[in-house]
Amino acid sequence: MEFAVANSAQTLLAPAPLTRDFKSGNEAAALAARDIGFHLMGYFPITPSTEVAENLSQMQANGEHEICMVPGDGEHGAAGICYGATLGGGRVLNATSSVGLLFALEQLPVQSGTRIPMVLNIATRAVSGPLDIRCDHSDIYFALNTGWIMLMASDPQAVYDLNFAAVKIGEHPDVRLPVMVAYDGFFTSHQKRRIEIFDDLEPVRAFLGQPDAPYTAIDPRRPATFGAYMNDPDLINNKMQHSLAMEAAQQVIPEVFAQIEQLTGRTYSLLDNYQMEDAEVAVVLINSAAETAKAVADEYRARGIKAGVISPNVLRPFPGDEFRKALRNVKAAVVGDRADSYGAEGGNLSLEVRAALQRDPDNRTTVMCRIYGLGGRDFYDADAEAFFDDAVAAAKSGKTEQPNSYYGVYKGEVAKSPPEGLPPLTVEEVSRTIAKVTQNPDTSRLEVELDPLWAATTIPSKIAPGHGGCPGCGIFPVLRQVYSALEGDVVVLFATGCAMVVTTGYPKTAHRITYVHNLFQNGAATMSGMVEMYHERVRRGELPKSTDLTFLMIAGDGAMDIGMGPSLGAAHRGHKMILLEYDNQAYMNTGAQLSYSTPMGHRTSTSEVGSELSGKRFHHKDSAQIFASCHLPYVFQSNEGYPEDLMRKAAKAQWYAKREGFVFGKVLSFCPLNWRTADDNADEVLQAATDSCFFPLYEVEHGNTTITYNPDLVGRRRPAGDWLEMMGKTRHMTKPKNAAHLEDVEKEVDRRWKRLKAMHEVEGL
Ligand SMILES: Cc1ncc(C[n+]2csc(CCOP(=O)(O)OP(=O)(O)O)c2C)c(N)n1
Ligand code: SF4
Ligand SMILES: [Mg+2]
Repeated sequence: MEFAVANSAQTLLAPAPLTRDFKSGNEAAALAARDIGFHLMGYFPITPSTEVAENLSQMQANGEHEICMVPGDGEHGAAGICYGATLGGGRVLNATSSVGLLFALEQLPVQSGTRIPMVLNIATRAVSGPLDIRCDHSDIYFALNTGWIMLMASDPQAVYDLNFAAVKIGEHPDVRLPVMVAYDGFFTSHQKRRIEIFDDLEPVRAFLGQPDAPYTAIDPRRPATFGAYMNDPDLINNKMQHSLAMEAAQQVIPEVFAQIEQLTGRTYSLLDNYQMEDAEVAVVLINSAAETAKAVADEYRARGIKAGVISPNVLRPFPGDEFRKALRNVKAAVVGDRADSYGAEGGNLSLEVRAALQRDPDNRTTVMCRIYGLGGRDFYDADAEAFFDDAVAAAKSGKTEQPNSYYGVYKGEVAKSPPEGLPPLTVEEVSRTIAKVTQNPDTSRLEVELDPLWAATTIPSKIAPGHGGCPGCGIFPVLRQVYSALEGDVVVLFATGCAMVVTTGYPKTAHRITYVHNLFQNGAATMSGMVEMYHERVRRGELPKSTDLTFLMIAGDGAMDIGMGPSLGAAHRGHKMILLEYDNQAYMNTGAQLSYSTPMGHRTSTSEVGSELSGKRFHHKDSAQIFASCHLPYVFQSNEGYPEDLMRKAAKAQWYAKREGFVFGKVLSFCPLNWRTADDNADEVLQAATDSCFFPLYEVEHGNTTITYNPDLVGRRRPAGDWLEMMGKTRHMTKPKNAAHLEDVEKEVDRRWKRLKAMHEVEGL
């Protein structure tokens, strides 16, 4: 069979062979990526879109695709990776959600402003704060002004199909714009539906053709300048061209949708109009909620009410003409907005629908806005009925008392406040001085006299029982050990991660001391602001001088990827605070994706193991050494499995943070769930990590390195393979076929250990 390379709807495409499957939206996006054969994916995990990269990692491990998968250090980095890759002329993919999209936001107009196409899947989710991982559209509403084409996919099938459409639309020579494919987080990203996927890739690859960038950044024979500095008077012309490209997309999108129909038999249009031909009342909704409303529209029709539903498949360019046509004879419409545009008299969709109708002098539709379904609140039949009822009432009366309102909120009861938690801890209760710190007058180094470990058990915990951590989770022993060595009052800031998620859940908290959370890229900056405000207010006499606060930030190894820049900023500024990284070697809270601290070869959900791949492909980050090079008063590395070591270092950390400045500590912390070990195996596994010299215990005090536990000297040194053999996530590394891999890891461990020993031996190195 011959397949035409289609550039216009006139070229008739033969239907492509399809096969049925049962997949979620995220799986559909990953399958589409595989079938499109993108050159590269830059990504950073965030719920609920993470599975796109995870599925692709699994497929890659099994040799099912060859997409170059590049894990970003955050979404901003991922967007930069994608931009760079697209400048190289190939096809590029990304997937994100919520604050991830916002963290990348700055890059999006750069991508569209230089007219470089790519595809970004968005499993939509509420933006912080407060943090909520479930669906609404507050993330994509931020993207409306980025200059990207925005396609809406209301079910997994649409996710699959629209990814192909996205490539074709974005690369069209009249358009050349990046394209988003947005689908509802969890409702669509995680719910499985029957879908059809291409059984034979030849026709669809022929349909897509080869990417044809007019210029690339990697062709030295055709040098080009991308992103030249541009000011008045040129910029406005540039923007006009961008706007014209969007206008061109108005024409191109229906052509591409027609081609998708020829290939698949499935129809897409700018607006999905359901029962709208003669509708007198309508409900307008984006994505999955529209499917619920359609069933309700049928019920209203059965009762003689001419009800219809409109759901846009495209938000940018905004299908204004289609809305004018669809709503021409509609008496009243309720537009459901799954996000507010605070203070703007409606959410973005209702504002744009109203603006579109404004251009039709004959239109008399009463348009109401209902802000609904925020933070994952379900949209049931009864909710659609309430929308239709509002529309019916307005259609009858010709007016509405409530043009804009929130739907589904309930009033709190003033008299009913959350139950009191445990009483605040007193300074006396928690200050038992079990770790006495003194400064050696000769060396200026600190010495710590530690009470026996049982003494710590008499100190009330700063974390109340009842948190939601997994059995055996190492975070709590780490916190317990550190907290019990700290004197006086402590203010903590937790970056996003397991420690934070399992200890707070509105309206409850497990923290018995003041606790702050901020998004996990910016914790150190936030804490540095708090520290300075505290000192400033003391200086101004607004707070008593006697207040004795220690500022402690708790961050996972993931937070030290995405938040490394702000952390280094805080370190260099020298704020009096402790940054404690608990390293459980991956992004556990989001399902164990690789972090830069994940050691090479370890299995994570984005460094899968299979016939073609065996785990993470680059060595682990050494954040303690990174901070040591900031010339801080004190940097340490310790291990949950060596409590005395950790408690001594915590006490020193507090001494330095109070008197001198920024302190960094990194602690290895057990994660039985994702290390795939028994819950009660912590000591054995953690000690093997240190005895194999993979995770040495040491400190750097004013530039002087001291190894605080040397397994060589106590005859406990063992090969890294012994440690790797203990965990399900690494056992594959000890198999004969991975011998070369293991040797590589052993060599790197040895190299770093030798370097550390040299630093230990020479004062000031
Ligand atoms: C900007 C942004 N991107 C992504 C996420 C999703 N996210 C939340 S926590 C987390 C991983 C945390 O890993 P780590 O810091 O190692 O802590 P752990 O969960 O392992 O304890 C990720 C990727 C987010 N909340 N914000
Ligand atoms: S996934 Fe790991 S780090 Fe997270 S709570 Fe469970 S054991 Fe702890
Ligand atoms: Mg982690």
